[in-house]
Amino acid sequence: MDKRTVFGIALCAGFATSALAGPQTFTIADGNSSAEFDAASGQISWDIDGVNQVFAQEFYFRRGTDTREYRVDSFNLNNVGNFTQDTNPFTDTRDDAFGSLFTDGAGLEIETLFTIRGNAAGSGSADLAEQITIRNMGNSAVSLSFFQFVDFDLGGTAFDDFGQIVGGNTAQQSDGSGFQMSETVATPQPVAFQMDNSFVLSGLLRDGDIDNLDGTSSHSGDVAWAFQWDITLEAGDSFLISKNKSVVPAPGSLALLAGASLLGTRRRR
Ligand SMILES: [Ca+2]
Ligand SMILES: [Ca+2]
Ligand SMILES: [Ca+2]
Ligand SMILES: [Ca+2]
Repeated sequence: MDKRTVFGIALCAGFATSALAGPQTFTIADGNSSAEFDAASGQISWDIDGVNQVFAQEFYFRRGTDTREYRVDSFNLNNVGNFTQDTNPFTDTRDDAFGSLFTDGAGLEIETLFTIRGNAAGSGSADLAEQITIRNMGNSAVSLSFFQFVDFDLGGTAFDDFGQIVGGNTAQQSDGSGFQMSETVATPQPVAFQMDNSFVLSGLLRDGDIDNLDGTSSHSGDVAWAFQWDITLEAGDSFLISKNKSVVPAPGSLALLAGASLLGTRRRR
């Protein structure tokens, strides 16, 4: 049984009472990179030069009255709409931005916007900028804990990664495949973080009780991380989270790749 099958079973168990909806998948692309998003779950891939680096990126929330965390998806919230857009038509005519809006029907709105920027083919590098806007459109204050869960499997392999949180707002991950990743939360600083085993961490957010991230700052193996923000939104207020992910080749690995490519060329002669 592969990792995705195990995840699917765990997820179905957690949402057994939810109605099933058809898949709604959206793809954005730029340069050497593309990413897929699903309204029923979140980000489901990030491909760079033909290698998928991301197993999952999901957002979770817990209102002051909730007794567990809920994923931001079309099962737990009303998915008002989704769109893709081309924001750089002069350089690459494919759609490179993806936006979604979810509401809880009681005034809480969560809007996400992703913009992908690839680089030259074979560079092994790309960026993903993300903005999450949380609005209280209701008539009274809402307190909320908001979580970002990110499970990179660098180089397409899950169990050989190392990850750490630096400075409370920067996640770094690397592996032996020649890729390294960093994500920095530009604003605002999370109140808590956790770098841990992916099943342990996703379990905290998907199970039936209240959890807060415990500050674990490094892990080796099938690494995932989460950030937590605790927010109180007065009626009409909004909260913006802005962050950026970049994947680059590890130092020395481009030379190795180039060497391998040269070797391949020689062999073909
Ligand atoms: Ca474009
Ligand atoms: Ca890996
Ligand atoms: Ca929980
Ligand atoms: Ca992982």
